[in-house]
Parts: sequence; C-alpha cells; structure tokens
Amino acid sequence: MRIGIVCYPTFGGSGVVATELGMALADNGHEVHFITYNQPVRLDFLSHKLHFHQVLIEEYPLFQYQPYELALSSKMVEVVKKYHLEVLHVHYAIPHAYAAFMAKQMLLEKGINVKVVTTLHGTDITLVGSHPTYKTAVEFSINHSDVVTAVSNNLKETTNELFHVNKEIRVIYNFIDIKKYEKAEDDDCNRIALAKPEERILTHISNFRKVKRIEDVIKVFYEVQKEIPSKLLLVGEGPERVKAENLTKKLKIKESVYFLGNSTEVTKILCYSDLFLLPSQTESFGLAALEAMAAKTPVISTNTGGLPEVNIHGKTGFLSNLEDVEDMAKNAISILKDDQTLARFKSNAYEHAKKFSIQNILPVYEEIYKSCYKSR
Ligand code: GMT
Repeated sequence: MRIGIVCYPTFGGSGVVATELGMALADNGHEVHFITYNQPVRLDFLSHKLHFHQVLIEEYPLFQYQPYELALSSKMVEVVKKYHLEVLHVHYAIPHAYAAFMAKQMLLEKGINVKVVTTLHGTDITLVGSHPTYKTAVEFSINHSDVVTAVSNNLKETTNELFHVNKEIRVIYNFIDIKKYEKAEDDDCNRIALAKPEERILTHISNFRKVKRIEDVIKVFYEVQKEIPSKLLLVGEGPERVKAENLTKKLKIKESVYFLGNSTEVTKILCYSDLFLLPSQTESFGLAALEAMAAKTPVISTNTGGLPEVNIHGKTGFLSNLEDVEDMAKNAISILKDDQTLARFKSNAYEHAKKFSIQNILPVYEEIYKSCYKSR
C-alpha cells in the first residue's frame, strides 16, 4: 500500500514509534512517505520505498505564531495527490489529526478519498490535549479520524474519560525490533569505558521534561550508590537538565553521573545497563522502558498510566507509587544486590519484551490500513 506518516521528527517516543513503523512497513514492501518538518532522527536511510517530504514554513512578520497546521495540511494534499497515497497515519493528535482532517476535506473536493488513522500517544491526551485551549479541536479531530488507536489500555480509558469520543479506540501497543538489540549486544557492548567491573550501571533516558521527574531518578541513584558501587547514565536533553545537574552537585555524586545528551545510539547504551529508572508522573506506555527491557535491562518505574501494562511487578522490575523514592531505591537494591537475582530479572525483562516485537504488531497496523482501503 501507499501510506503517509505524519509525526514529530524528534527523539520523543511518538516520533520513534512512527519512524520504526514506517521503516518496517517499507521493509515489508509498502511505499511509505514521511511528512514532517525535519527528517525523523531515527530515519537513517531513504529508498524508493521510503520517502521524506519536508514541511516548510514561510516566515511572515504579521504572524506571531507560524501557521504550521496550514503548511502541513497543504503538504499532505500535495503528497497524497502526487504519490496516490491511500492512507494518512498521523501520530500524536496535536496538531496532526486536525491537519489531516483539513487535508482530507480538501482532497474530497477533488474526488480523492484518503483515509486518516490517528494514533494517540499520551501527552496529546493527558497533559496537552485535554487542556481547555485545545480540547475542542482535539475531540473534533479524534471523532473525525477514520480509525483511532491508542498505545495502551490505560490511554484508551483516559481518552474516553476526558473526551466525548464517538468511536471505538483500538489499543495497539508500542513495539520494538528485538533484532537490533541482539545485534548491539554482539557488536559493541563494551561497558568498561563507563564503569569498573564491580560497578552496576543504572540508566535513564527521556526528554527531561517535568513529567519525567528527573530529580527522583537522581535521588533513587543516590540511595543505591550508598550500598552498591554504581554509575548513572542520563541520556536526553530538556528543560529539567540543569536542575538535575545541580542536584548531583548538592548530593556530591557528580563524578558518578554521566549526562550523555541526546543519542541515536540508545541500543548501545542500553546494552551496558543493569537497571533502568523511570519514575514518571505519568506514562501512557513508556517506550523507553520497553527498549530497556529489550536490551535485557529490568525497570524500576512508577505504577502510573500504562506502565503496569509494560513493566511487570516482581518479574521484569518493580512498580512503586509516584514520588516513593524510598521504595524505588529499595527495589533497585534488591535487584542489583547479587548477580543471580540480576540475571533472573534481566532474562525476565527480555522474555517479556519479546511479546512487543514488531513482528506481532506490524500485521495489526497492516490490517487496519487494508480495512481503510476497502472502505474507500
Ligand atoms: O514521553 C514524552 O514526553 C514524549 C511522548 C511523545 O509523544 O513522544 O511520549 C509519549 O508517547 C510515547 C510513545 O507512544 C509513550 O511511550 C510515552 O509513554 C508517552 N509519554 C507520556 O505519556 C508522558
């Protein structure tokens, strides 16, 4: 099929999922067209099956805010017409679902019936989408999508609680390509550069926004390193980074914490890791936790949002109440304290991650696209 994918091209989970999905669809013989303002960070190659169309914004002094939705919907119309796309799959409702609705209307006027699939990712519903500023338009665009999917049962329930949704939301879990993690382990998993052999490595990866509670990551690590020699790797960039750095200075653990910035080499970093920390205020799914598990890294997380659907308490890691740093630290120590326990959790995490393999998820999206195509 010929599919357009609209997403944020950044390191955020929704962009990563959209990009990995697009690449897997192209591998499976579909023609995929990414439509966004930059080449997605994980899109490392283009081919005759994998295209990228940049949405350019014309700056004009009258505009205090540049009208991205207008430029995006015009680009969608152009690409659908030129490449005869059958489906537009938009990731993250704001403003992609709204722009897709506009594109669809413009195309209908020309006798072209493109179908719109909207995937809800989390903050487009929980933190941003339900805000009165956006709520009306988000609800409208969800209700006018041909198919709506959510990345966890929890996100589906939350969407139904916060909005008047008049259609069934299908839950399709996020996924990983397990082979990439196996390859990283074979290739370059050389942890010696980061920690001494007797030290454990704890990792956190995120966009360093408030919702991630980076200070809790540092506080948990602070408790752990008192009992177990260890290092903390912090991957990502964002507004909370400076606060995090200051806290490491205050707690006098600066030398044991490495801020690695944004990275496209997440699989390599994860293969060094013994434990992943995700104490978020909420996560619709927690793709970073799943990626960690695919790299045989157990997870200490909160029990908020969709996290209990990904991290299984006592098996792949542990879940704690929000802000309960003490419990998280206690659980972390219980996993890291001896090699046997750590090996058991690592193996459980990996086995559980396999259930979210792209091989299981891709056919579900393909079936949705096909049903859209048939109903044109
Ligand atoms: O976590 C973020 O702030 C980024 C955000 C995004 O839209 O890229 O992530 C959301 O979508 C991911 C992919 O579906 C989920 O794994 C994350 O849990 C979700 N983030 C939140 O719900 C806070």
